Amino acid sequence: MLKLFYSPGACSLVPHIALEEAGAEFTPLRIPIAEGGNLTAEFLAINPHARLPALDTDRGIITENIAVLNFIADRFGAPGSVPRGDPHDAARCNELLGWFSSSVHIAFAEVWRGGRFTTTRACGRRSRRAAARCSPSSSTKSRRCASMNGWRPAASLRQTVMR
Ligand SMILES: N[C@@H](CCC(=O)N[C@@H](CS)C(=O)NCC(=O)O)C(=O)O
Repeated sequence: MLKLFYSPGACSLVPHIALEEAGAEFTPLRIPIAEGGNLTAEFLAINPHARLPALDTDRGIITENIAVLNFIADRFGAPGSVPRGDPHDAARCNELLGWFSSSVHIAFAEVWRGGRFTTTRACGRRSRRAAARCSPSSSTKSRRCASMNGWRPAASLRQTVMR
């Protein structure tokens, strides 16, 4: 059976929702980043990059949201997942996912993980202010981009377990 390694409040919520909406049978395994769960030897054996989500399949571990979401689409073909059958639709969806991964997520990392980008406190504050300036436009762009792609939050999104 599939196992989803997730952390509360993290971007692992995305495949968590996709699996729920696909009606997949899976075991959610809680790896709380806030408690250093992603830095344990056990989890580093799952993903040496120490990042969530990770999906354990019968053929091994898949990491990175884009890869996991495409796997879920191929495996379950549920409505609302990454489109299948039309290469252009699939490319537009992956375009959006790639942009989240390479730009939006990185901007947020500067807010939460300023220490990775600087060693001084003053620079850390500047980095957080710069990221905060970047994030609102990122989120506006995300909303515009998401609505262009016809994405609407499903009702289950609000009910998805966050603990
Ligand atoms: N590009 C990766 C990003 C994964 C990622 O950075 N996840 C965050 C949670 S939202 C994480 O594991 N953070 C742990 C850390 O930065 O130490 C993806 O799309 O899956």
